[in-house]
Amino acid sequence: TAANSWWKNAVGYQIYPRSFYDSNGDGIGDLQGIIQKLPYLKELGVDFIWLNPIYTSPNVDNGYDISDYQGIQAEYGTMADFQELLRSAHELGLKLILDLVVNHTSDQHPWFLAAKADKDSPYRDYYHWQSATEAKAPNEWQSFFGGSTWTYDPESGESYFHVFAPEQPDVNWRNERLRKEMYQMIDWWLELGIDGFRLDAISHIQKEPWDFKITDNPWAPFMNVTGIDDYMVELQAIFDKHQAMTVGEASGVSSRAAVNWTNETGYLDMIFELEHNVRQGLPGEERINVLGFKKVLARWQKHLEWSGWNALYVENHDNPRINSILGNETPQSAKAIAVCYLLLKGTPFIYQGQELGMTNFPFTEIDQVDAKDSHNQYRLLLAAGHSPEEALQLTTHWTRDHARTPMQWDDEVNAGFTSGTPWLGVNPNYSRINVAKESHESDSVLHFYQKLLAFRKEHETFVEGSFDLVAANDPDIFAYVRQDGRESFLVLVNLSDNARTLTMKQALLNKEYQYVFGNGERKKLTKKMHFEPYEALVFQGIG
Ligand code: TEU
Ligand code: CA
Repeated sequence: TAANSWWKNAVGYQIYPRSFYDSNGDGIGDLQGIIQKLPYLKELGVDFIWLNPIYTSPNVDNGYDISDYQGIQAEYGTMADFQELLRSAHELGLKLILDLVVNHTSDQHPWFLAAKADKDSPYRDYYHWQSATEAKAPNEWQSFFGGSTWTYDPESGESYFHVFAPEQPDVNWRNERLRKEMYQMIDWWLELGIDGFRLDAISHIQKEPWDFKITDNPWAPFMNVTGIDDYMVELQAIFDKHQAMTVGEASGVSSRAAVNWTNETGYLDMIFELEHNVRQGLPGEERINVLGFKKVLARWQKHLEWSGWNALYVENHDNPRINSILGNETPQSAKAIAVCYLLLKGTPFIYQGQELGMTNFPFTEIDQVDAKDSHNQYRLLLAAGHSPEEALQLTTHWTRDHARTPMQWDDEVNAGFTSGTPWLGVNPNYSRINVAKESHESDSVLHFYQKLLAFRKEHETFVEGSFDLVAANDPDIFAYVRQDGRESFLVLVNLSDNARTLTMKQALLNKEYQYVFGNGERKKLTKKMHFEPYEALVFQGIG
């Protein structure tokens, strides 16, 4: 982990390389494309970039099925391109972290091919094999992508284990040689000069004994299971050696447990929790539940307030666009959402296009969807008797592809993403929502993000200050105070598309709060505060 904690006042930007910018017209984003857009990121005001996987991969799960950890996916470029990207980023003062996917490999990785070909191969134990029959899996565990966690191999009469797709066999972390190889690979990348890693699905690397019985939580057999700490300690030693910055995708690590994962002696610098993604409503109209959302976030803020550290995000490549599920797809709601999470305590991440207010894709046919897990779900729904219309609606209301449509650069063909045919459809709203247009409009979502990031940087209080929720039970207004003894900020955000009123406590009114930031009219703090739909207000006071 990074000794000087530079990441505490840094802002990250997540790039989904396949959909960011295509430099050679094959319809697929690439490393040269990212290099061309680095000045854009610099201007936005971010400090580091996280790239989703760019390694050699059969692409069953868009790069999360790796067949060569030290190779670059040919459609993204070469190792020379990567080194150029790293150099160019560093020249601009931008740090670069990569995705580290060590819970599983591709089934085309040489280790797995060797393991599958020969029961006596030393690589066999790099994976999890159990005797089985075609009809009877070793246990009842279910995978994240649907279906059994086991796939039968008739040649050997055994099944192998995978928490994601069958093409993503989980590696066996109990095997010391496997661990050594992983550590060498990690070392190699850090030697190359990258600044750290986002650790994919890291809380799943340890599994319960195979006879573990599932009760209420189907994922319990592979969520932060006892014994994982031994591996995390070993990983930590490598990260420490290189002062690498680390953020773990660690679902199943509770907000209490996260303290020890992310404090001064913790394994990682911070983790992405997955709990705040609280969904509600009927399929097709499912939205984020505001009260649940803010309560989860507030709990994580409190538990990691003085020991440990939060990673903050509202979008990533696995979820729909936040401006569609928490906002009402207007610039105003995109700005309100930005204020509500970017001023929390922790290291914020922005997902590509979020800074434009990009929205969900209006799917009308299943062929517009690429994600394999969504196609799986669609097939299962049809088999269960749903009509094609229902199956499409149920599948697309939460598909990951909403977030994976190409970045919208301008109002030219394909939103300026590619001169060829984009690998995934461009959102038809690109003539309204794009970088070129928003760069020219002073009140755009893009400029708002720039101003907000600059505002955050001006005040140390947003980094080190305390966090306290205000009006905790209000169903629509996300309100909190950040303070550090010298200055104090009151953040008030109406996360609904209705006008709202909030009565302010006298203690807050005594603080001489003055308006400093917002997405609407400049206002005074008064006892009865009236809010426009998706209005965000920040006040500054003393102490
Ligand atoms: O996602 C993993 C992921 O979301 C699970 O680890 C999570 O714990 C589970 O769904 C809990 O609900 C990562 C990547 O972000 C995703 O794109 C990949 O498909 C996946 O890992 C497999 O590598
Ligand atoms: Ca390309």
